[in-house]
Amino acid sequence: MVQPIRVAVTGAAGQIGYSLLFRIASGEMLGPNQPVILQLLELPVAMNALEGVAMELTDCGYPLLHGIEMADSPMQAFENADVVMLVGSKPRGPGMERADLIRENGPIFVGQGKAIDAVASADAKVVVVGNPCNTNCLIAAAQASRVPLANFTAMTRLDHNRSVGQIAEKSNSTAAEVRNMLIWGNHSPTMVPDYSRATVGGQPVADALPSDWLHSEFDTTVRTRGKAIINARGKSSAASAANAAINHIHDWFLGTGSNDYVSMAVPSDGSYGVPEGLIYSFPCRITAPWTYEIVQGLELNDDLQARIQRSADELSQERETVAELL
Ligand code: NAX
Repeated sequence: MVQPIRVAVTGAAGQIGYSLLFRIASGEMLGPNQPVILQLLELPVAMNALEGVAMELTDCGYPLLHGIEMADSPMQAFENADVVMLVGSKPRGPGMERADLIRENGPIFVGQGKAIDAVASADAKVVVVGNPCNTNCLIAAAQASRVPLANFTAMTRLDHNRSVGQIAEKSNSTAAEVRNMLIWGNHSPTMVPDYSRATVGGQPVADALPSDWLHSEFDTTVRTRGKAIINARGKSSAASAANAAINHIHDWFLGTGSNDYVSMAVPSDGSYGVPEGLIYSFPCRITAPWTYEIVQGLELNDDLQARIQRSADELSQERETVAELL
């Protein structure tokens, strides 16, 4: 009998939560033989809505779902959690600058980081989705002394998947034919979509697609896709964000498959000149469950190097903004 994995999810009654929980419970995230127990955290005001989501989960009759627990305090919700998915945070309001959002949401991640360190499994794996996800992750990780720093990650997989989708569409291929795309940096407009080693149908993307499109439209579309979706839908990306969170944890547990690496924001060890400790999106290779290595030695042209540095500078500034929370 395989022991259930305890998965804690915050903001569980929100938009992303509603697309995420059912897929975790069905086995899409941790595989078809892995039972799960969901530990769901919400604000007190949203507990009624969360009850409704839990009823629907029960009504699905998922064979792998071995329990649903609900709480309005992280100390309860994270108890013995093996995987912690930090989705809930305040959305950016009208007229709010990025720095305001960072200051607003920072304290949430202080409390949640402390709770992870106090009550989660000593080897809990954490992914931060709530924005600004890289710096929220930095804050949560700074509270932890028992759980290893390397276990704290943030999600740039949505940006990665968006770039795969754009290349597949433009080349009349399927997403499965696109390999080795990469996102460097912050989950913000300074992110760097890097197609320099990517292939489509075995051919370098740089040969398969027009360079003016790659340089301008592709790059801008990927970096501003979140805004375009809000403009079209009137709400931010939810199903695709949940899908990316599923992919992030799936690959961390079950491996990078046919890609040489995937994009994950992880604590920098100084690779590629990125200051140590920043939560930065790197090429990550996973060859054993719940491990990753930052792929070394990728050659970068001057333009990529400059942009990678710019995104690191932005994250250094964000680190200064939240210095008192670290
Ligand atoms: P919603 O506003 O629909 O849901 C958020 C939920 O979190 C709400 O139910 C709220 O009650 C809850 N919540 C707020 N503070 C909480 C706290 N301290 N503890 C527990 N629960 C709390 O937002 P949704 O569309 O689900 O998005 C969630 C987060 O994902 C936002 O911060 C959003 O910016 C971020 N995103 C990140 C993406 C990424 O690629 N990293 C892309 C999608 C998304 O924009």
